[in-house]
Amino acid sequence: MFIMKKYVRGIPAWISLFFVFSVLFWSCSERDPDSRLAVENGVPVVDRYGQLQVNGTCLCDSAGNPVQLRGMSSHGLQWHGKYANEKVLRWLRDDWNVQVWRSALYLTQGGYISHRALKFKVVESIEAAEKLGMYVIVDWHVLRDRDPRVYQDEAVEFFSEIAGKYGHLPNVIYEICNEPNGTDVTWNECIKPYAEVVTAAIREKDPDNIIIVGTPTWSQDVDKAAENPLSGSNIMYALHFYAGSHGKALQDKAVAAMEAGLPLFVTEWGTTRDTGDGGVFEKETVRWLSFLKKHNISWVNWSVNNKGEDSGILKAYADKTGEGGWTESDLSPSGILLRSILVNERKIK
Ligand code: DCB
Repeated sequence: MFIMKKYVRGIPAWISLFFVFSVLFWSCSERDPDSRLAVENGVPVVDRYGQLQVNGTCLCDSAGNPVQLRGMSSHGLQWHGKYANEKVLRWLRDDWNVQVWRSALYLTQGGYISHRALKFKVVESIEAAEKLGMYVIVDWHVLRDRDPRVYQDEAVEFFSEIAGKYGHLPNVIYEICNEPNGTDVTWNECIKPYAEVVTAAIREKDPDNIIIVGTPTWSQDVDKAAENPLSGSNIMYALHFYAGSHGKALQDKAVAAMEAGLPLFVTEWGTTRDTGDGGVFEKETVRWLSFLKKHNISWVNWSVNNKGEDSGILKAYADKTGEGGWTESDLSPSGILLRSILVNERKIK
């Protein structure tokens, strides 16, 4: 009897201690700012965050909480479009903790202008991302063509169609000109007028999904956009960097642009030099990612390919067919670094 009493009385104290500790543990891990998960307790990120919105300089979920999305970009769909499929996106979501996929539709260099069927790789990306509850960036990859007005009519037609078919989905993000470049391709004369036309075409079909606009000098001159931003809601501006080529000066420019009220999204960055090659700059990468974390800026890394360039996450000739299921021996040094950051093994402070 005595033993029984002690046992019964002992239980509540033991349980409550356990309860207190688990609540403490649980609330700490909830507050862990690195736990940005593609799937949390079985619920994919789009089902948790829903329709995104921009408040001030901040990307927010449907409830208005600031969010930082992290993910991977395809390489040019004309070269490495084999990875823009559901299997690979599922692998990136489940093994890499990727929340956002970017589908890079080049215009030149064998891209969309000469190969219209590449549109279906974008469609495949959107439909796979929808199924998997991931965000997807539809990237109109202005590059060699430099001035987005060169293919403005094609952009209007393309984005009207995509916005008409998929604009009702909460996971679609439009990036309307990857990297305008050339000293003659200015914000005020070239990029802003283009962006006004293309955003108007998108907004006719889709009133609210995020639209990201590229900035001059390969999406580095965010200061120029900050001086004369577009009107309208849910518009962000692209900031791109390559850790081996761009450093503090570009970060300072980004801070000034944010202070002027410009919302930024790093839709493309690499661990290498701005050629996509030249070695992996690990220290500089970590410095950049800390900066992005501090300012809660979302990012997408360049890129998923196996051509053997240093910015590609796969080794040369690994996964030739686009299956996913990669082991560490398939990954390049950049791939190993990226995965460890995305899965929060390597914490960014
Ligand atoms: C950007 C482009 C992207 C390009 C990467 C790396 O360009 F948005 O398309 O990707 O950065 O250069 C590269 C691939 C190569 C491929 C080549 C084809 O990695 O495999 O052969 O595209 O075009 C930038 C970014 C920054 C600067 C210059 C370029 N910059 N650029 O600051 O000078 O000239 O492509």
